[in-house]
Amino acid sequence: MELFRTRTGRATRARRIATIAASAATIALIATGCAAGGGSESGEGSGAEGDQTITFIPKQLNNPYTDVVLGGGEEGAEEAGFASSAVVGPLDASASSQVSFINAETQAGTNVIVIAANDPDAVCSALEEARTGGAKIVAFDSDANPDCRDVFISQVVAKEVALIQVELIAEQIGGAGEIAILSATANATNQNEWIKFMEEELASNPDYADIELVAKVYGDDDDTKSFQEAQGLMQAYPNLKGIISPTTVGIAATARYLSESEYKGKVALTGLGLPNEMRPFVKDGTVTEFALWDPAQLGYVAAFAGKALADGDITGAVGDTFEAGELGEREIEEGGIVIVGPPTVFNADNIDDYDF
Ligand code: RAM
Repeated sequence: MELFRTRTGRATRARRIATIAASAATIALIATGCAAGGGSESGEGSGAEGDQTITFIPKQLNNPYTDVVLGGGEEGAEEAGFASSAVVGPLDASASSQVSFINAETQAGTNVIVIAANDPDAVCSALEEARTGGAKIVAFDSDANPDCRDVFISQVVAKEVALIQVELIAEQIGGAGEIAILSATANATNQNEWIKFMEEELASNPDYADIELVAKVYGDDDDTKSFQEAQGLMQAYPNLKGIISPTTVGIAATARYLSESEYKGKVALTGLGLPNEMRPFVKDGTVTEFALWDPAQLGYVAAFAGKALADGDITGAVGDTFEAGELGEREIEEGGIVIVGPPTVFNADNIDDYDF
């Protein structure tokens, strides 16, 4: 299995999950059966090793990025030996939208909850209750307050991915001019951390002295709202030279707006995008370069971390290690964080090599 897929690689699963997600939109529940695992010893955690269940709660279901993450998550859950895996979650990424889903998992006695928090604190008391009931909590993609999870699986080193986006926009606007950030929701832990590092870098690095961040707006990881926010930015800031959108939903919507406008090729756009969504905009000259990691790896590693926690092999302490299947041994770093891998920069030369 090759988790960092090329165009000839494994896209089937991601497509299947996408289809299920679309059809399940109204009930917001996906149950995926897993082969029973091979664990024979009884675990120290909650539930015998072969009977454990894992549920993924992404920020929102109707997001193509989520579909790819969950493709890897489902694969990891099966390989790690969970008896079954499921996906539940809201259709919007608002702050408290995940609480009722967490509560239902607590009621059901789910052994591992893997969550991308829409708000670090809004989910906390529900997660604490799940823990009291014996569940292990793995945050991934967007961290919960560290007090209410066991480990955070982070796709990248936050500062690194923030700085890449600043470098890309600086290059694309020739090192000077007004820029704006079009983010996801105002409460998102991951985007807010990246934005904090971007702002610090813009303020402190002399290379960026001529770049002015004039606005931060939020498309809420909603395609229509993101499109409108992009349009609003151009109306409000006619001298805008570039936009950073550190969200796959935001960058795709902004690219669509720019590609159909007089700003195409004139206003730069970079950030974090899915190669499959961004390909047409790279080909038509709207976008030069953007970045991302392989989302499937994030879900895959999170599932293995959940299994190691549920088996009592790790507690989430700094220095703990666990095997993440084909992605090898992973170590828990300062802050209870596991880093999955470095980001990739995509452009016209390499975008056809990727299929996610
Ligand atoms: C969106 C979500 C997700 C983020 C990616 C880059 O799909 O906001 O949390 O990690 O973009």
